[in-house]
Amino acid sequence: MIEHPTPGPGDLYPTRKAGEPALLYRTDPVVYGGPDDGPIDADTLASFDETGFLSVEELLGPEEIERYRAELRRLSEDEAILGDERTVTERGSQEIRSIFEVHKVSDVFAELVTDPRVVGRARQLLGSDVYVHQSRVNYKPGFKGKDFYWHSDFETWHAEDGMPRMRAVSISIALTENFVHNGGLMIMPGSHRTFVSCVGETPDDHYKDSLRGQEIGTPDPDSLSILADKHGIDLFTGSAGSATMFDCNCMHGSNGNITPFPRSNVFIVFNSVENTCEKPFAAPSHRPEFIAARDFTPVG
Ligand code: 6CS
Ligand code: FE
Repeated sequence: MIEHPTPGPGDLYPTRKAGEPALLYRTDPVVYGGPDDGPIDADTLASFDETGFLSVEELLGPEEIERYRAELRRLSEDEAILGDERTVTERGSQEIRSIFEVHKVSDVFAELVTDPRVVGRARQLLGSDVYVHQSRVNYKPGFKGKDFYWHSDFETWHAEDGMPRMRAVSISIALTENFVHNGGLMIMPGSHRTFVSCVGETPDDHYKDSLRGQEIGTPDPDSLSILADKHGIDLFTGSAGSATMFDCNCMHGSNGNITPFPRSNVFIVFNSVENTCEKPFAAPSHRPEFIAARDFTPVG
């Protein structure tokens, strides 16, 4: 256990190694491409650079959404899916929380990966070819959908999946109405420029717990308070078909859902082919491939 997390050439973002937390500066760029490299205009790129996210009102049309919602229902009723290790249930119930590798489980969701409206934006932000690091649907069912505590995705992907640098982006597409009250995504705008180095060692098979409720690798209250005081908290609402793209290091989370209205989203994580995963930076072993791809073939 080291005293202070000190960035070095071998690990720019040390985490889960020191006896105390630390706020480290991001040394990686945020936006790697330019306005001529895809559908995102210059102002939106500048805003993404500053806040760490962008929203697209109606990425998918009503008919497309109906198809994805029907597929969501079909998956949730498929006995084979329910028994698959890629399906994660909520703490304390048999309600589905997430289905990972959904782009391989479902031909319908696979279409999103190669959709130019999706992968075109990811290539532009990351300035290179991209591959899918992870995909999932989060059901966030009514009444029983639990929270996703504050975290940086990159902290986990760096510590547990061996992702070296901050050059990955998530797209979250709403499949149901995301109201102010049914557990929508919250992001601290601008938090992507600070890396919160967390305390605590990664246990073996940590994903078996962390995907149902993450503790190790989540920031301490003081660090969260500093970031929230500095940046505030934005809540993402939007109709089914709207989308949010957010940088891998945004501090984000979502509350539980005690309303009758599910908050179901599909998430796809694109990583740059220049940033492929290596040995975990702070974990005893790699996570399974359905959570962290080891096939780095670029999206066609
Ligand atoms: O551990 C992970 O990779 C997943 N966990 C969360 C809460 N967000 C990122 C990712 O889906
Ligand atoms: Fe996350």
